Amino acid sequence: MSIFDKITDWMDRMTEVSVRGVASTTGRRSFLARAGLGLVGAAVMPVLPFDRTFGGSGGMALAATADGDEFSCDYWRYCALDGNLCNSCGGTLTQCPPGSEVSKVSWVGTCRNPTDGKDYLVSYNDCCGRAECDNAPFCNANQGERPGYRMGLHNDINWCMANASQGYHCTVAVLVGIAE
Ligand code: ABN
Repeated sequence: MSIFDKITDWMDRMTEVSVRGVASTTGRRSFLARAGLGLVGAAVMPVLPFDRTFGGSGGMALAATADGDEFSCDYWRYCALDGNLCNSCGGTLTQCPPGSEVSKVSWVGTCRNPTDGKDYLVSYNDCCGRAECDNAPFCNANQGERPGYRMGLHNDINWCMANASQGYHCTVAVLVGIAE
């Protein structure tokens, strides 16, 4: 008898022993009911409303580390970000630091993700209501941006202008969609 035969033989015996154990302690009906419940549960799991943002404040979820260094101004999502990175000010890539609030208006840029080659719409929201966070990297990327006389296309603006507290703290970069 080969080693393989011995292993499968042993597995057969173990399976038989455990099935006999279950059969001797459990009624057939309750066993079927439990097995059915397990199958239904497994089928429903993927559609339950889990939080799939992985801690983000909204927008689309992407693995933050798989596609570059989000603490560097070279990170692809910052292609049109003009401001201080909130993730170096106690916030995250998408969430304002404690004590500041997200701007009601924002500048939306279009950046290409080098990992999948797709263009994404990125909302650059300023975080407002605290003094400027000036010990974070200050990024000034202007892809798709135009000078100040084209107001709607200009990104060098304090987006806290519509908030009650208009002091600029830092800027987050939230994915809001794929550019067609
Ligand atoms: N959107 C960042 C920013 C804030 C204040 C002034 C210019 C730019």
